Amino acid sequence: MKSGFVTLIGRPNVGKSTLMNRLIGARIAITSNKAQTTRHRIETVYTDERGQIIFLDTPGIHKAKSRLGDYMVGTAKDAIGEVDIVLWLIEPSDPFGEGEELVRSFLKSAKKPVVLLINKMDLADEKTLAGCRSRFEKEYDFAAVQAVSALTGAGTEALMQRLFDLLPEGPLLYDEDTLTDQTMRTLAAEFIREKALKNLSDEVPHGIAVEVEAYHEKPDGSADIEAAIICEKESHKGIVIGKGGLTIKKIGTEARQEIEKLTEAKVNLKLFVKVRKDWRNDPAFLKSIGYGKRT
Ligand SMILES: Nc1nc2c(ncn2[C@@H]2O[C@H](COP(=O)(O)OP(=O)(O)OP(=O)(O)O)[C@@H](O)[C@H]2O)c(=O)[nH]1
Ligand SMILES: [Mg+2]
Repeated sequence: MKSGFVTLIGRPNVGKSTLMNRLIGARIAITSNKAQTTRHRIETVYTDERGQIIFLDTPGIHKAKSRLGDYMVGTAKDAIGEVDIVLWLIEPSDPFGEGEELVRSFLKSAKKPVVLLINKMDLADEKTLAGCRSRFEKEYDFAAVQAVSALTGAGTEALMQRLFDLLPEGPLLYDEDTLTDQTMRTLAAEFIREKALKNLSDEVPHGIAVEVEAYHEKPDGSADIEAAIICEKESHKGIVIGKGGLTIKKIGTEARQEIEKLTEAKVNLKLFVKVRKDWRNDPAFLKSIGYGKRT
């Protein structure tokens, strides 16, 4: 039996959360086409007859410009120190630039096996993939290099086998039916944020936070949830609400459906909007919504 911890790291938007969801076969981490979607560490557990892998999804590594950014990058950095194997995700056309230097600087002192994953292989031809591989192999001594597609699933079976091969012998660390360390309250907040990211454009999404103010589970399994979408500026409030309340209604409907899929029960979701100026630099508020303490 094999068991151990594996983290996914890399620049924002390379597909870390999409890949983790694909590997465990469930939608736990939210994803979007906007950079800096993941803001905290998300643990998920995969178990089969070969053993158990605990995955750590992390925020994208970038040059932080706020206290929230510092927290996010610190979370990714810390995860590297806690695992048996690091998966460094990149996209096929990525150069080895400043962002990659930053990732490499975090890896250097960790002395962990690092697997380079060229994700989004569905978007590249063989020549591009080969070029990418040789570009990165010149810069770091990887334990392995592999191309995958989190979107289509190509290469993911081979990746799972490679991970089990690399992991040490060990017992199951969690019950075999454990899926994640995230509470339903946190998952609900995240699904609401995901739908806000999807339905809002420009500079609004980065300044959005979601706070679940009430989560009442009833004896029949259904739940009443009340949550606030927090934005940074008064002018953003109207954008979140939308003409005739249509945007917030759409966010609410889509989020409710995701929560219902996961809980397999009916959900009654009430959403409202609050403004909190410069919350991304307010340590007490960040802590109160779970972006405070790293481990
Ligand atoms: N074509 C293609 N798109 C992908 C693939 N994997 C992820 N994506 C898309 O890439 C975008 C970013 O995916 P995420 O999983 O949110 O990326 P992330 O690395 O977790 O991003 P952050 O949380 O911001 O660091 C989404 O629009 C995904 O649908 C892939 O293999 N192929
Ligand atoms: Mg992510």
